[in-house]
Amino acid sequence: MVDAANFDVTAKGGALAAAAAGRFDALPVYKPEIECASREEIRAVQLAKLKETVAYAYERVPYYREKMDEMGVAPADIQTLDDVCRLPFTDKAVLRDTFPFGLFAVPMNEIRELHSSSGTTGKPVVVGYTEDDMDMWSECIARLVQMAGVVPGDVAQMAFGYGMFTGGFGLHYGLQRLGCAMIPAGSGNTERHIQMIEDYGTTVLVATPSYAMHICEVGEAMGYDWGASPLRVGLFGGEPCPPGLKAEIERRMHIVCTDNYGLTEVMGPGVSGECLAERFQQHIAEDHFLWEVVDPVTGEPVGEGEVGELVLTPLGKQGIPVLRYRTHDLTAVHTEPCACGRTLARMDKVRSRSDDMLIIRGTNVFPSQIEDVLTGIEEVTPHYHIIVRTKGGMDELVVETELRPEAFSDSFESMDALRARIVEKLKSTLLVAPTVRLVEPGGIERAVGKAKHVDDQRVK
Ligand code: DLL
Repeated sequence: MVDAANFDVTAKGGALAAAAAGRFDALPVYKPEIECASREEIRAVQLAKLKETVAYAYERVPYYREKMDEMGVAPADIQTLDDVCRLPFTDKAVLRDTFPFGLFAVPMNEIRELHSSSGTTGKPVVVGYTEDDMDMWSECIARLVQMAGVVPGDVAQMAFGYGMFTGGFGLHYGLQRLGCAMIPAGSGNTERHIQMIEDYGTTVLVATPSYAMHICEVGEAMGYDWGASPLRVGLFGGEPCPPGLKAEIERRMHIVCTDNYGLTEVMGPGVSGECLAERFQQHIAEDHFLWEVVDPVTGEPVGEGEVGELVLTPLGKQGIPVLRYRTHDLTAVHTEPCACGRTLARMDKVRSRSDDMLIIRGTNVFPSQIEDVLTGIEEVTPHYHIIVRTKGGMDELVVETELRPEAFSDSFESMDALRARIVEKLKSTLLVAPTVRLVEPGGIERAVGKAKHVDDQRVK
């Protein structure tokens, strides 16, 4: 039980109770001198590091030297943070074209670890970390896990895959840095995960939200009592975490969860993470990442608080000093103070990417819009699948949505009425009439890593 007077954050529900009561003093901050610094101090740190980073990239990476020479900009031209706009953008294509080590700024004997993105759509992107990069990475993770109420002495179980994916090792090192005991279970083997939570007294679970939902369901099917489990915190990331899904996991597993963002090209997890005050925004590690938000089409900056594409420049990274990386992730950034006491800017949860928009019969549809409509329908679970195909020369949008056991019925009429209601709701939001298929409970395949919700079968 939560002690209302002392807000023991190590008690189940303790961290959330402290946050709900505005007692953020009960929640530790890993590096207050930067996480709670004034905006002026943060910007001064950023400017000093930006100047160094640009000079370093210019000196050591021929690609950037040539690009900057072509654009007529020299490192000495970077005098203010706004001057970042004078630098070239970097896209995934640049990293692929220079595969494997073309953007590396140090020789291999200074690299301590390589990671890569999956490369399902072409050559993988390979990134390398020096010892200092590894140190900075684990510090960024230590900060964001503390934001979720994790404390030294916690027992953390890893359900991200290890290997080339940055999620597994990234969180592993950062949790150890904070002083947690790591259980390197990896992804898959779900029943064993639940057994280990019970046997080893796991207090923190690290997973994609899709896999956490699956672990929850498997535990329930095994008769495991999540309310009595030692598990207290869920650290999620690697894929969009819709608010409805997070709330459902928190309710059913009796844990507090945070959503954490990052990407391989600039480091991996640790770019930003949710605190317990703003449950839908993530604090950016601004002393290590300079952010911009730009119009995805023109590349021009949008106003503060407006939605656009996030562009990131890692500051002081030695292995690969990437400049102005186009993430394709859509978000808005806010700089007003946060109730948790941190002054680091907050980005809205990423729900869509500029490149995941589907154009269906001329209408733009984001998968996140479909997700939001389904979340508002109590008869269905968070599991869904979108198929886009060509039928009779026209685009067809098929939405498969999984029924909750209590909503499942043998009556054709009631199932058909529910289906028609879902079609109507989707149509009024998307302005495109979808075909809806109701799937029996458990009928949609579960992911052990990042869930793939969309299958676009149209011939390009
Ligand atoms: O997914 C890094 C990571 C691992 C972050 C574990 C957090 C936890 P990539 O495999 O390179 O890196 O994929 C990066 O995944 O550009 C986003 O589109 C998406 N993404 C990652 N985290 C989130 C999140 C890791 N919390 C790409 N919310 C990014 C929404 C996310 N999208």
